[in-house]
Amino acid sequence: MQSNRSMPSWAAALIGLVSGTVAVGFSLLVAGLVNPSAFPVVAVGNSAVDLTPAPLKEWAIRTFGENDKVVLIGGILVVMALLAALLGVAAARDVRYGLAGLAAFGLLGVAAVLTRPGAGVTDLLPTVLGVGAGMLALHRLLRRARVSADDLHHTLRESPPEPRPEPSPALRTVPEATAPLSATEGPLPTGDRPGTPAPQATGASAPPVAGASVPPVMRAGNDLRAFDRRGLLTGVLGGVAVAGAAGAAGRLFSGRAEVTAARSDIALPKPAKPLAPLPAGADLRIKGLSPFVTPNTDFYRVDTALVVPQVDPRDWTLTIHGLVDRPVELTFADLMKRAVTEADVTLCCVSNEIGGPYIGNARWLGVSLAGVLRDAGVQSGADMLLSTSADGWTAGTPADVVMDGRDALLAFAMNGEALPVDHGFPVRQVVPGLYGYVSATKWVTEIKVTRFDRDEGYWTPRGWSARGPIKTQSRIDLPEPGTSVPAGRTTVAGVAWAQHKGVDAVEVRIDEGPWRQARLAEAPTADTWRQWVLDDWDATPGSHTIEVRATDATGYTQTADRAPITPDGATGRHTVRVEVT
Ligand SMILES: Nc1nc2c(c(=O)[nH]1)N[C@H]1C(S)=C(S)[C@@H](COP(=O)(O)O)O[C@H]1N2
Ligand SMILES: [Mo]
Repeated sequence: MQSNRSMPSWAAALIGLVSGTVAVGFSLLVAGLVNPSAFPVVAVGNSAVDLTPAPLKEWAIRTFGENDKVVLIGGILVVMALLAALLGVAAARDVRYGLAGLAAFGLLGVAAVLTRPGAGVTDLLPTVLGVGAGMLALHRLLRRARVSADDLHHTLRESPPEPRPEPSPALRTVPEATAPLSATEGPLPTGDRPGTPAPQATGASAPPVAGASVPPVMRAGNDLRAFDRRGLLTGVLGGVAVAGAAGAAGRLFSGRAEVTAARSDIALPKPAKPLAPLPAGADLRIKGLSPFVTPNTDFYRVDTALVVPQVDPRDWTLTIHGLVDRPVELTFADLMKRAVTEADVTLCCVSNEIGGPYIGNARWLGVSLAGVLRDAGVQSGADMLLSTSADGWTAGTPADVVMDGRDALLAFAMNGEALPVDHGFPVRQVVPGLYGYVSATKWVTEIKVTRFDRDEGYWTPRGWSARGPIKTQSRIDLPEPGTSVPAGRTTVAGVAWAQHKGVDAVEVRIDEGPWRQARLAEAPTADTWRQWVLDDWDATPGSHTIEVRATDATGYTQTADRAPITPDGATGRHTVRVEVT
């Protein structure tokens, strides 16, 4: 091993510190993937707590109160930082001292992790891989910070100097290490409409690696020390970036794992008045027709979240404030103690084009939003509820609609299971009759009782109407648009909706012929969509158009006039062209 006395000790200490940071960052990343409680720093902290004599523990709790854990982990990190710096200084003398020091850290971590209850072999991975990454970083950083004796002589003899060797892998791995953070699933929103998956975000191309063609720095007046300050600094920056990205990704993954675990632990309360099972006649069970209940996994998803908020129900609160007599703060436990309502409600997106897919029906379980608001005491003059989600998105909902007796819910379950994270876990709003962008706030944490002339929801300044009642609509599911159909008796079927009014009739016509009444499936309430079917269309060979229109319980028949989705929802009739052969 090359000894190098000319590296200043601040540089050696810095190398130790950065190598330690890389080790911690990687162990956080691996812990996020395998098991968040196998993160060795926390495991060491837990062991320290266990080994601490009771009087000292009591003193710590008295002195630091709820912050005692933070103080403990902070203390451990400070001690680790000091040791890592010392280790760097030792490693500058002989890299083996440094590697041995890191290995000793690793042994401590392994011991702490293995003595946790229920520890398994995979729980060793965060420590082992973290220490491995730290060793690699230490080795590379020391090499970067030095100009070998050969290089030195070369540089002195030859001009211009040779290009520097390849940048360290630490630097080159930066874009890769960042990649998992930008990977997203599910439909992404476009910038300017409350629906429609956006084109897949493409990651920015990797920046050119700094210093790739920089000659060794031998500054004038320098005493030709075999210490490459620039190599050190670029290496350190690279190491910190890699550690930061790994740590951030680890936090993200472990947040996910914890929320997933908390979600599966939730025991759903029973509704005060359970709904009757769905009437058998609600679902015609026709192949290719949208089922009456949309399974959670098939339920459309629309939101502005690039990374879905991970909200732990144990940390969740809902604050109700603004124009109220008594501001309210509810925890998840408070919510679960209230009377629980069950309701079938069809959710729909204002960005749903005629015939589009952004609509789904579910059986929701939740607490009456009106009841919670009555506890807070809505003041006269208030006409809007501005709800905010954990990620800052907002919706402005008309207060009178929520208070008029319909099943407006703070919902925590969907089709018999806790809300899926994508659909707003732990709590979201569901308001029958309103498009999602003005009512269906997912991951809701705050409701400000206010006025339409003072506040606006997220989409309003972006060109969408402040109010968004759902328009009476219908869709043809069968025959599938653009398909070819064998001649003879053919089923035409679909769904129609007019939430909170109810669908009274659906009519179908072929090739602009007479309108014919479709048969309606049952609907348990006016808040859901309704399936419809026309069983006896005798399809003749050739090209045909099928049109549908719904009439709601107010007597209104949907218009044929086409309107775009902006500012408050599309109008027009769904029309499908089929080839009959
Ligand atoms: N936090 C948050 N909630 C949100 C949105 C959003 O972007 N962020 N989008 C709304 C819109 S436009 C619709 S249509 C519904 C969709 O709910 P879903 O994704 O559960 O189907 O959520 C609403 N709630
Ligand atoms: Mo929407």
